[in-house]
Amino acid sequence: MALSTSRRINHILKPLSAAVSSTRRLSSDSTATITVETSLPFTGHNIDPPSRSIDTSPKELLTFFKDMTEMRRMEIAADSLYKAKLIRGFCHLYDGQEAVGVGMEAAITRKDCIITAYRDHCIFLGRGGTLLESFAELMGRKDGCSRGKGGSMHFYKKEGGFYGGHGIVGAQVPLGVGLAFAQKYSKEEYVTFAMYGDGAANQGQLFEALNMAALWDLPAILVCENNHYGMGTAEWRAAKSPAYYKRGDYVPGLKVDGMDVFAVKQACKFAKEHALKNGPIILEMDTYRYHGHSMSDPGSTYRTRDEISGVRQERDPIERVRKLILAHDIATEKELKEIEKETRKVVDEAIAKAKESPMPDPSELFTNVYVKGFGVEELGDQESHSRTILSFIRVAPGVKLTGLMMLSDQCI
Ligand SMILES: Cc1ncc(C[n+]2csc(CCOP(=O)(O)OP(=O)(O)O)c2C)c(N)n1
Ligand SMILES: [Mg+2]
Repeated sequence: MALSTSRRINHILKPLSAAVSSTRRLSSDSTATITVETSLPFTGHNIDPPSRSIDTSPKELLTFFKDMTEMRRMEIAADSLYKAKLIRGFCHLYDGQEAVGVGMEAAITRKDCIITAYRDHCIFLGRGGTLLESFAELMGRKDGCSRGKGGSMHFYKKEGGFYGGHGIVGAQVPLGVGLAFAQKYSKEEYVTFAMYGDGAANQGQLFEALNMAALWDLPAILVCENNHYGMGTAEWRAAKSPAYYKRGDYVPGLKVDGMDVFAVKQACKFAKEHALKNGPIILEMDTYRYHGHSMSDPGSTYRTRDEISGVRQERDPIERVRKLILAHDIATEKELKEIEKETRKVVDEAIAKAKESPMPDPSELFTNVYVKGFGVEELGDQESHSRTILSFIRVAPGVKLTGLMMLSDQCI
């Protein structure tokens, strides 16, 4: 994965590692094989799980460390910007869940598609989005990835295979299955990862979409990010069976430690191979969000502080990788601290730039609303025109709202 900080901070490690290379077994940019074991075994439903053993390298370990550190820093900075009222409206943070985004990205290509819910900032970064585009979008500025018109919940990067960023719980799953249908229809050897939460996992539309995906052997991978809460509701209060990897019944599933980036990578690689040959599969990622549901939720009324600090101490995805790097003598604690310091700087620079970005022009209210060739973009912004086009779209044969949404290459 090529996140912006990764490029910037490579230079930090090089001189340091060169200086100590004679005493190091492996240098920081080495691609030599290191074999690690996932923290926990996988549990399969209607499928034999993959091996716990996975090959990595010093280079990959450091990339994982840097990428997850950048995501964490971005989310912590977003928290401060929100409190300073520079970000308004909804804002859902991903800190704690970084291993899911990073591990998934390490197993796939940008031709594979990802679609997710509103907790989308870090998924966008993983798909090649920049910090500037992220902060500008969060602050409603022109340089944002959705030109400042989407905000926190609606990040997109179609050229990186990222189809958003959706606010209606569960609605992205049928859209993801539609993307998988398009991949199969055009005979592409790629898959779609449709991500959703444990709260969404009980919705009917998910099962309807899964039924179609299974009937037509679509390359759809349903990724349930089980962070154990839907807003303030614990999973056991909302789900009769919280074993989400089994909920596909006739569709195989895998339970994965979503706090272990290597387990996520291994599971996603396995799922991609499976989906291309056999059709859909469910991956349940056992993960945790440190922040509350959104910025209006302190996150401490429906769970104990001990629970949160326990996860931080025992299962934190960044700390797990830090320990591996130190154990394999790939970098020193001081070097890792340097990376964190540099990441903080890069994030601060992106925020400063984003603040300079202008607000979108009011005329932007009329762009990216309708499919090209219809609507006010073509016919002007007079209200009478808008009404005419709106009624035309409603009555046009075969054109439905979902149809418009699926034609996302025509949209933003
Ligand atoms: C159809 C619908 N119902 C309710 C909501 C309000 N809502 C927003 S987020 C959320 C909880 C979803 O939890 P989960 O799927 O576990 O995702 P997480 O926030 O934990 O990532 C709810 C009920 C919504 N946005 N859409
Ligand atoms: Mg949840």
